[in-house]
Formats: sequence, C-alpha cells, structure tokens
Amino acid sequence: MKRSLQVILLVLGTCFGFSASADDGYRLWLKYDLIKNEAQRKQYAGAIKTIVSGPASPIMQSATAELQLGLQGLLGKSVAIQPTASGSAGNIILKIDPTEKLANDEGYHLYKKGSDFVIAAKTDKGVLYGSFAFLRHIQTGQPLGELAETTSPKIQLRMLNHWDNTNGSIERGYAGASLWKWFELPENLDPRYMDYARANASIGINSTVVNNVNASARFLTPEYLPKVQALANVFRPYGIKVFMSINFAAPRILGGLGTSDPLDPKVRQWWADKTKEIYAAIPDFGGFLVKANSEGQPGPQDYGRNHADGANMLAEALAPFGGVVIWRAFVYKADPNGDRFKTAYEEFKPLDGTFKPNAMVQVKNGPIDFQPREPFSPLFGAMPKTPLAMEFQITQEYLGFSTNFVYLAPLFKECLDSDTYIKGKGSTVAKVVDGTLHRYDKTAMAGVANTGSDRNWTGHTMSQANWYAFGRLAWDHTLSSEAIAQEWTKMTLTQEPKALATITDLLLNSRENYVNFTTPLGLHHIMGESLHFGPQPWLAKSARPDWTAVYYHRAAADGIGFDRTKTGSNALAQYAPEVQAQWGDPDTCPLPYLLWFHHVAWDKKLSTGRTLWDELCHRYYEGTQSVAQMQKDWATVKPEVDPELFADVAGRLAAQRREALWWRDACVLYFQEFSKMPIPAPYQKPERTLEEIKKITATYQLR
Ligand code: BDP
Repeated sequence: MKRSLQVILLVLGTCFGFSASADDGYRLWLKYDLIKNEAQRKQYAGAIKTIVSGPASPIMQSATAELQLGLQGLLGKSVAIQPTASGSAGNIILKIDPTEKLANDEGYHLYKKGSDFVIAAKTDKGVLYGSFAFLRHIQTGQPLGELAETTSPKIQLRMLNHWDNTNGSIERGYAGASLWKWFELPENLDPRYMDYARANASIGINSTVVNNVNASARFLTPEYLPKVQALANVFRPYGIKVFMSINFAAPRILGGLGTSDPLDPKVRQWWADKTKEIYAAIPDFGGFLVKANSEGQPGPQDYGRNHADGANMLAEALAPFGGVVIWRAFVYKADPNGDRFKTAYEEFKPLDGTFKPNAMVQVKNGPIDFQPREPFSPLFGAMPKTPLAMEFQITQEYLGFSTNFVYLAPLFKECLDSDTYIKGKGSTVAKVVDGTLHRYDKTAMAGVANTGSDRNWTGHTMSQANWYAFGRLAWDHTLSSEAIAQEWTKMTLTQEPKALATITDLLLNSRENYVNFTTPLGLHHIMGESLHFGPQPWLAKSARPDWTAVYYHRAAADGIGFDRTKTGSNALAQYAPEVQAQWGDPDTCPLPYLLWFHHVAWDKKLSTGRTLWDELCHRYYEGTQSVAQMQKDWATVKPEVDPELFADVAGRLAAQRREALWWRDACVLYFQEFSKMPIPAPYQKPERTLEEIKKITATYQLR
C-alpha cells in the first residue's frame, strides 16, 4: 500500500472510527459498522478478497481508500488493494473504460464477472460513485450475486449552496456555526473537510458554493481566496468543484472603481482580471452564484441594466476558463398592491434567449420562498432558451429548524413531478430541470445546505436524511421518496424489518404532518417575523408589506386565502392553460393548494364534507396530534436504534410537540377572530388565550 493511502486511511479511521458503542451521528450514513447478521457477513467476506485498483489518480485513490475502509468495517477483515487481480475470484475490479455504454462521464456500471465484481465507468469520477454504490449495496444488505446496476446522473451540477459568512455564522443554519473555519484556513485543514467531501461524493454531489448568496466582497480578496483554494484542494479528490457567491458591487467595493455598471469597460476588465486570478489558484473552479437586486443586494438594475446584462458580463469573464455563472431568479418588489408570486416570472421571462451559453438561471422550487408547501414556480417551463437550475432548501428555514422532524424528499418530489404542461402532458418540472424538455445543454440542481459545526452535521439526526435525499434525487429524480427513506434508514439507523417499516412511515408522513399543524390547505408565509420560526399570522406591519402574514392569508369576515385568479392578482395566468384549469376553480382546486389561489368563505363546504373553517381546525388539531403519534411510534424503535441517536430524536420530538401546540393554538384562535365560528367537536378550545400565545411569539423575537 502506498504511504499516502495509508495516511488517508489513518485519518478516515480516526474521524469515522468503527466504534459499536454510542453513536454521535458524525459518521452519517457511512457508518461501516460490522454487519450484525453473521451468516450474511460471512457470505460477503467469503466472496470478497481484493480490490484491484485500476489506473492511478487522486480520485481513484479516494475510491480504493473508501472501499477498503468500508469493507474493513462491514466485514471485519482487511481487504488488500492490489494493482492486478490475484486469482480469479473475489476481486473488486475498478475499471475505467471510455467505451462503456453509459449516458455520461459520471455514470457507472456495476456487474459480476464470474466470481469477480466490476466497478466500471468512463472516468475515475464514475468509478468513485460506483465504489460508493458498491458499498451501499452491501450496507443495505443486498446479495452480491445480484450485483447489477447501470446508472448515470440525470443532472450535471449537483450542488450544495452554503449560506456561510466570513465570520463563521450561517444564514438560516440550524446546526451550529459554519463548517469552514475561515480564521484557521488555509493553514489548518480540519479533517471534517474531507469527511464532508466523502459524504457528498457518496450521494453524487459534485459541486459546492462555499459562501452565502448575501455575499461579502471579502471572499474575493487575497485574504480569502487562498482559504477557498485550500478547501478546493481537499474536495478535488472527491470530484467536487468549488463555486463562490459574489457581491455584484465588488468592483466598486474592492476595485476602487466608482461604479459596478456591467456595461462599463473598466468594470468588465475588473471581473476578467479577478476571474483570472481565481483560476490561477483554483484551475477547476466552477463559477459564480449571484443574488442581485434582491432583498437589498446590489445588481445591474442599480445602473439601469437588466439581469442578463449582469449575468453576461460575468459569463464572459468565466468563459475562457470553462466556468459558469448561475444567476438567481429570487427577486420581488415591495408593492402592497402587487403579488410577490408574480415578480420572478415578470422580470425573467422577457429575458429568455438573451443569456450567454455559460449562464444559467437558478429558480426556487416555488414562487414565494421555500414554504412548507408551494405550487411549482411558473418560471419552470417558461424559459425554453435559458437553462434553469432548481433551487431547493435543505436547511429547514420554514420547516421548524432543527427541532422538527421533517423528511423533505416528498416536498422535492412533489415539485419535480409537477406537470407544467408547457409542451403538453408529461412536461414535468424534472424534465425541464434535467434538460430533456428544452434540450438545455447545462443542467443543475442546488440545495441550500443544512450542515453546520454540530457534531452530527445537521442538528436533528433525521435531517441527515434530507441531505442524503437531496443528493440521491439530484442524481436520479425518478427514485421514490420511500426507496430513499429505506436506503438511508438501513445505513443510518437500523435494518430490523419492523423498526425499518416504522421509521420509513415516520419519514414519509412527517412533512404532511408539519404542513397540517402550520400551514394547511394552502396557507403560506404566516410564520414569525424575520426569524421565520413559530406562528405569527397576526403580523400586519413589517419593513415591507410582503414580509407580513396578513398580505398572504387575507383573513377577513368573508373568508381566507389569496385570490390569484382573474378576479384577483391573476398570477395563475403565468401557468399553462391545463394548470390554470386544475387550480383555477375553487370547487375543484386540490385542497393542498386551495388558499394559494382562492379566497374562500369560512362556511364553504369542501370535498371532505367539512366547511372550510371546520377543515382548517381539523388539520391544525390532527396535525398536532400526529406529533404525539410520532413520539409513540418512535418509542417503539428504541431497542433497534443506537441509544444516543434514539435519545436525540426523542428529545427533539418532544420539543416539536410543544411547538405544534403553539402553532395550533395561535392559528385557530387568531383565525377565529374572523370566522367567528366555534372550534368544532370533538376538539377542545385551546386552554390559552390568543394574547398569551402572542407573548410566546414575541419572546422568541427578543434579542
Ligand atoms: C430567504 C431567506 C434569506 C435569504 C433569501 C435568499 O429568508 O435569508 O437570503 O431567502 O434566498 O428565504 O436569497
């Protein structure tokens, strides 16, 4: 074994350990604990003898090191890495073969050849992903005789967006401080950086934006660039490219230019020079992510230019190096009479076809802002000539932070599987994003990261599943939420069939439960001001009208909900006629979207047989009750789950129960002031008054 490999293994071993005792969650789904079922373990161990390393490269070295580490832990025996096969049985052969029939360079092909196992791909990156898949096969207890998997990622850039700041804080981060220890970088390389890269590579994530979209220009200085370079060096052997968020005003802030006008030659030159400087340090740098003219960030509109002018200037600077600019479509205006829902479409659709080929537009899954449930953004499908990237939020900004157990795969899938009808039936959002619908030659899916410095990376143990699910769906959006839930649970918590079934159900129902006790029937944006935690449906004054709750729910004596049909803002017109037909009629609009599009009378009878008011109460009460049920169900898996992980989830569920009651009482008591209807039987009126609840919300907002 080469010395460098020994060092890697030593570091991996130290960080990830093989301890069978209490589990602090650090190892995520890459636990590699000894397989409990002895017969099964013996079978695997008997079938596997060596790892045949294939052509040398840093990425191949990561693949072999991971296989060796994983097999050692799972099988309890050391598996040698050799340059050639010894004997004709039990070799895991890593093979780079450009003629492999795979859709792209990152795919892999796993198969059995006689008594050997082959991990084949066109490139070393494919082999790396295949190696993790081979381990997953064993980790999830599948028979080696059935090894046969051919897959290629459907999306090219599978990226995390970190909203991490220079001072170590994270915008909307609920798992401690930033993973990046900026003050110690570039000299000190925390072993976590490599473990982060391993975890990402294991689920196919190949790009990371290391800093916040509300970007400090400081990241582009000679102080910070070497720090980003140091991270890029750690991530490279795991196939991960680094991107940076940039501050559009950097030429003015750092360059001493009086302007950042994208059409000013001096400004363009400044970006060209800066980009060249970045590529000198990070030759495989991915490109820039930009939030411009949004929530106070600088941008091209400050100079009377449009988003494409800004994006194209940066695209031009990046083009010689093969970099991409990813321009965010998250924009909205503070217009009390407008509809925030419509802004991104209105600003971006007219620009379709004006972006340079190496520019992409990144669109949040829904039209407002990562609510527990949103209809898909009408921009998807509407820009056939501009590659649109998907932006999901993995961090739980509007989903109860890290005290709430909310599995997000169903939310991601709901959006991806939505039909835009833009080119007829079957024009799903997924097909827009993976480029098949409009033949985009660039494709990307981003997830706002939920990682932090907490020992278990994500705060809530179950939130690890969201990082995992994001990566798996970015690779293959056709995977089901259930399959991903099972896979993750088997690798992370337990394989015992009953507990596995219970945990899978808990995962699958958790998001709907959350929607029910916070924003049922299409309510949205009624959470606590600025913190975005807890209920505050009464919020009527804020710095901007579209930051209040009343702007969105519009509760009044005549009913509740935002009329977005022709009689209201007509945002619905931004969708294809088939979608308008589905959602446009309050009598047939699916209940999950009802109050997104309609202002509905309190006493209107719904398809459930209940009036709107009764249904709303029903959902708030049942949603809250479902958390109590989650607690009970979780208690049953105690014997099968590591005690430390079990206790972590149990404790957080208890907090979630308290928070659900807070939501329920706040919302039913507040909306009752308008409906003037009683809480329906069998539910009991909350014991607290609305004034008491308002005080709780107010305390949360104290600094
Ligand atoms: C909102 C967040 C804010 C982000 C913004 C964005 O509240 O902190 O900066 O989105 O995505 O959800 O730019």
